[in-house]
This record gives sequence, structure tokens and C-alpha cells, in this order.
Amino acid sequence: MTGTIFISDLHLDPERPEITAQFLGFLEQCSADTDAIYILGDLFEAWIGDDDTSPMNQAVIDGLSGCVKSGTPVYVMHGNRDFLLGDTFARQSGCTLLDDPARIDLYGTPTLLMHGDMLCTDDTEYMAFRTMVRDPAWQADLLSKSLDERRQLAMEMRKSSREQTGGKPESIMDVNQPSVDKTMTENHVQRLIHGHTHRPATHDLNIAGKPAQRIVLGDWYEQGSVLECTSEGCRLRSLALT
Ligand code: LP5
Ligand code: MN
Repeated sequence: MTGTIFISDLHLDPERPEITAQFLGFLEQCSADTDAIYILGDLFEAWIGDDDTSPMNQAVIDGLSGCVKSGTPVYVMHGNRDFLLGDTFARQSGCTLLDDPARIDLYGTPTLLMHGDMLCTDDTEYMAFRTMVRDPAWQADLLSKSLDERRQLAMEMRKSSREQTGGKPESIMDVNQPSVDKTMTENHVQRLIHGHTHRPATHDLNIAGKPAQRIVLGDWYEQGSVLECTSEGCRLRSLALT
């Protein structure tokens, strides 16, 4: 792998071991040519706390740690499924947790990285839910419950989310364009990279009177989705599942 790699929305789940295997194989391709890997949220289908040391979680932590030890920094942003990833995960995997949004210098181009959910401002019910679950006091209260209780709660939340998203128009679950414009303008960037919507594409925009780009990463349900950037530019490609 060459340059800087961006992925998101892998939704790793013990029920889909083939995706985890694909991801672990992908991490083994870290090499001296890989400058960094950025995982922009929803690496896991549901993360209920760093104390959940399931075999899948441990295998993923070991894979990430191998890549970091070989010299490639790996950055992880929270998604709406793994917002409970914490310091223990970061220490064990060697990954650096990133704020959302995070502004980086990508080979000379200021670039804003986000999971993407914050841009879906038309989805007012989700925005209210997000405010609740990102509250440190709410999180501390949840983390004080047993793993079994948290597992049960996560299942209920997933069920409720499936029911609600099934009834929402697709347009509500996409980014709100004025929110994109405002976020890019406020952060002084002409390039934004995010995931969450599972609609991989490169959108040409005009921000502050200048050409700009919004690059959307795809999910890893049917195939992988990888954005590779070098000093020459960025290439979004899909990765066939083996
Ligand atoms: O995730 P997805 O693709 O189905 O839809 C998202 C938004 N939904 C969510 C909710 C998550 O799926 C819930 C699962 C979290 C797993 C980890 C939990 C760990 C903590 C718990 C255990 C310790 O993010 C969905 C958006 C959609 O993306 C598109 O952007 O629309 O938003 C919703 O569905 C929100 C609903 O409208 C309202 C909230 C439903 C859940 C309410 C459960 C309340 C239970 C409270 C328990 C304390
Ligand atoms: Mn998401």
C-alpha cells in the first residue's frame, strides 16, 4: 500500500468473519511505502466497551498493532457504532484516536476528516440521539453496567435504529449541503473526506469561490472501499472480497 490510506464503515462483526479476515489481510500489506492509515469511524459494528475482549476484537487489535509496530501510524475516529472506543483500545492497538472533525495536511492540501454523521443535520432524531450518546456522563453510566447488560442494550438500540431508518426517506440520511459548505468554510479546507452514508463518490464543489472536493468512502459489506492518496492526488477504489 502506497501513500496515505483512508477507510471507514467496515462494521466488523463476529457474524461476518470473512470481512474481518479481509481486513486483517489488508493490514498485512502495510509497508515502508504506507505513510499512514486513517479509519474514519464504524470500524466495528457495535463497540460496547474496551473491556469486551472477544476473540474478534483481540484479533483486530493485534492486526492494528502489527501495522503500527512495522512503522505505519494508524489513526482511528469514532463512528456512530463505535463511539465507546477508548484509551485502552488505543494503548493496546497502538492507534491514535482522532477528534471529529480532524484537519490534516495531506501532501500540502489541508484536508478535513469526519465520520460524516454530524453532517446529516436533516436527520433531527439522529442528531438528538447523537447528543445523548456522546455525553461523557451518559457514557460513564453505561460503562458501569455489566458486559451482558451492555450487549443487550446495544442489540435493542440496533433493533430500534433498523426500525427507524427503514421509515426515513433516503434524502434525510444523506449529508445536508449547507452543513457541508459551512463546515468546510469554517475549517478553511477545499477537501473533505468522510464515510457513514455508504455512498462512495467524489463530489466536485465550490467552497468560498474556489473548486473543492467531498470524497465519500464506501462500506465493507459487499466489497471493501479504499481511498489512496499520494502527492499526485487521491484514488477511490473498491476492493473485491476474497
Ligand atoms: O446505525 P444505523 O446505520 O442503523 O443508523 C444510523 C443511526 N443510528 C444509530 C444508532 C446505532 O445503530 C445504535 C447502535 C450503537 C451500537 C453501539 C452501542 C454501544 C452503546 C450501548 C451499549 C453499551 O446511530 C440512525 C441514522 C442513520 O445512521 C443514518 O444517518 O438515521 O439514527 C437513528 O436511527 C436514531 C433514531 O432516529 C433514534 C434513536 C434510536 C435508538 C434509541 C435507543 C434508545 C435506547 C436507550 C438506552 C439507554
Ligand atoms: Mn456510521
